[in-house]
Amino acid sequence: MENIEIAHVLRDVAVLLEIRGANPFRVRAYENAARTIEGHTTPLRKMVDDGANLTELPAVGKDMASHIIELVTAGRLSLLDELAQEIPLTLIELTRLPGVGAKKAKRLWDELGVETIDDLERAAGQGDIARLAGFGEKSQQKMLSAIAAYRRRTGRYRLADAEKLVEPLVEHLRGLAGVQRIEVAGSYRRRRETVGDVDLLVIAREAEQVMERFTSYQGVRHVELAGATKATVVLTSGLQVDLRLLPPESYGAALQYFTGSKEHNVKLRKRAGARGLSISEYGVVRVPEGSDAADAGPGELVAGQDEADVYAAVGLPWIAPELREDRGEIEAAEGGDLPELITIEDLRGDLQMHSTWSDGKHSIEEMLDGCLERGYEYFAVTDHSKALAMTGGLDAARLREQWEEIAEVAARRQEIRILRGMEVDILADGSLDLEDELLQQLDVVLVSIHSRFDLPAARQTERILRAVAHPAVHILAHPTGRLINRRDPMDFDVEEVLAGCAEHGVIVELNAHPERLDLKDTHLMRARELGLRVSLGTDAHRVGDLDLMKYGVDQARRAWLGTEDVVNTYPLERLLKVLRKR
Ligand code: DGT
Ligand code: CA
Ligand code: CA
Ligand code: ZN
Repeated sequence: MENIEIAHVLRDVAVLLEIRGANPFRVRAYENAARTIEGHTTPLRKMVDDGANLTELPAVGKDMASHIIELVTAGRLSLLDELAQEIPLTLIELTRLPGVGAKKAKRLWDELGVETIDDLERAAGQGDIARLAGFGEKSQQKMLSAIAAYRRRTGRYRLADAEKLVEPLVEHLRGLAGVQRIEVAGSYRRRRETVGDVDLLVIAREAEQVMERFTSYQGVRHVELAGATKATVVLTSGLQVDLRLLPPESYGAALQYFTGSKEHNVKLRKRAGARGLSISEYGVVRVPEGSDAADAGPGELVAGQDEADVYAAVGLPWIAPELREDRGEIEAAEGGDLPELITIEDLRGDLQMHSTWSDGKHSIEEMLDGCLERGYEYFAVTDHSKALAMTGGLDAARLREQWEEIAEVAARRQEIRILRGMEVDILADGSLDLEDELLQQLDVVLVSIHSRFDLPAARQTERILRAVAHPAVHILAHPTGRLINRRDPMDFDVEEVLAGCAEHGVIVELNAHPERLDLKDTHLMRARELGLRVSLGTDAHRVGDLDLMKYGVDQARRAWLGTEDVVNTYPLERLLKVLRKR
């Protein structure tokens, strides 16, 4: 069991305990342990194997440690089984709907017999929710739209979560001597923000052994299909993985085909057709004169072993997987206009992070060490402002104190430049949560929304436009406020806001946190068209989070961004010039 799956089980326990009316401290203990485990970089199963003392992990006590050991060794948790005797497990899913907590779920179950999302939808459809004391017509409507939104996004895994499940599986397969090549294709290779299922491609000498090793992997919940060259399994978490065994001579063609996207492939096939060629997962074939392209069996094989040859066969250069969405990449490839995409090595700094001054776990100097380790020339400390009281957001007096610490650290540590920044809250009316006099003294001002996500679209748009019009503002941070699979983006006019940023020379953020990835790829493409610049920030709350930058880079590449588009690829002097120009 991987850490993220262990965390899932503990979160489920927390929800069930809360529904049962357990002591809130006990509920919190499970939630906190889940958070720790999810963020822990060594697999707990390894620690258990090594006999490590799990109680040394933060938020993990003796009971929790024995739960973890049980989960890792037995693959299940008796406490969860016990709770499931009393409470339907389907209620857990109900609490994933925004606006439905454990208490509401319990009432819906007690009073209406609602156990599943389908039950809830039926009850709401019949007007039963509106009749419940304390619910009303409005919350019934909200529930219906929450269900619709939930349905749209379930079944997909955030890329970073899928990665945590897939990487150990790939390692497991690599451990087999006969495996010559193994790669993940599909949306995973295109670095889409979420993946539906995982498509593994393998070249190996001993087919049977590979299939056996794949289907007997410890993380497999059940085997859906086990053929000679294709198998499908479902992991404990519910993630489906397809594996295909391929002969070396068609590996490139299969990689191209199974990387997709479907839309990209359709266009590529059309192009092939126009040239008397046929592309399939087996290779590119010259269609004999007068025969039907759809049945190109006997034709001459033009390409297959290498992916680049597939593109070359239809007169195109190789196209980066992140671009393969039929968003103009084939046309650009044809005209020699493919963008030179940003890579992680291009970054010279990180422009959003928190320290112990607000809700971060590490001091400014610890973050500095982390940034140095990652080869950065500069980084911005961007703690929260006072409106976010729960994070310990800074008021004017504490911000000045922070500046003293920055000055003190900067004097001792001249190997990297600390930018004095802040993530300033945009208040409900669009004004900023910090005095102008202080705003002017910051090297970099990020503004963002953390409250009132539900304003009507027109007012939300106005609010953001007012904020970006403020002359001290440099960067609009996580502009839509979405949390992937958890919270929808705010409702506002993105086009108008981008235009506002362009007018005022405000940079838009690509928040690299894998739960945010905000702005998303298509919005960033539009931003680029409008001539906007982008800043990449991890929103790190601890040193390890600085590594999340790679997810931002993935998303930036999907948006066709190159180094000119991203300000934190600029050398320090150039970045400062850009920031001063406002
Ligand atoms: P996902 O799994 O929903 O995140 O998205 P993908 O893109 O990984 O889609 P998936 O797993 O259904 O299929 C993997 C790739 O296989 C897909 O990107 C393109 C290729 N493929 C699958 N079905 C078709 C098809 O009917 N036509 C074409 N041209 N390609 C297909
Ligand atoms: Ca897939
Ligand atoms: Ca698939
Ligand atoms: Zn924020």
